Amino acid sequence: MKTLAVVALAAAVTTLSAPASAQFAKPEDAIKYRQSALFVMGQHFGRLGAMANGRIPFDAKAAQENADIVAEMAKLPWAGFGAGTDKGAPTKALPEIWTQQAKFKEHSDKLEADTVKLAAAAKTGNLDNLKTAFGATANSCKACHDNYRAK
Ligand code: ASC
Repeated sequence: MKTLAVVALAAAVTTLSAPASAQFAKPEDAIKYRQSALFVMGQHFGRLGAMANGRIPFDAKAAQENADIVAEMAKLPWAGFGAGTDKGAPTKALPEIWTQQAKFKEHSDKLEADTVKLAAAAKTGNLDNLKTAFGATANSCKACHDNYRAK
């Protein structure tokens, strides 16, 4: 019974944390997919940045909604960086993504973890918490871009 519960929990956790697996007919589709996911994430992250930086008024409910979307979107782009997707459509992705896969994954894992914290921070309804978590997440965006995205 205990074993069954553990297996059921593991299955539930896997379902909750892993995105639905994406499948691409051609490299161009994978490239468009990852760019689209990153673009949508950036749009919602930008709204949080505007609040964190005081460019728009803090709206706790909007912050929570945007942060939840960022955390969901942060799971998606990585499936679009599979083997053979270094070319096939215009891309700023650098070859090091495929020659340093473990390091690239450290970056994507860090971003996912940061966005989970960002969503938790937004749920507190406290602007200072949002600012702190926003800053940490922005640093993760930047670190990966500095290493793996062409200027
Ligand atoms: C954003 C966005 C990024 C990051 C990055 C953080 O809002 O679209 O790519 O923040 O600029 O340094």
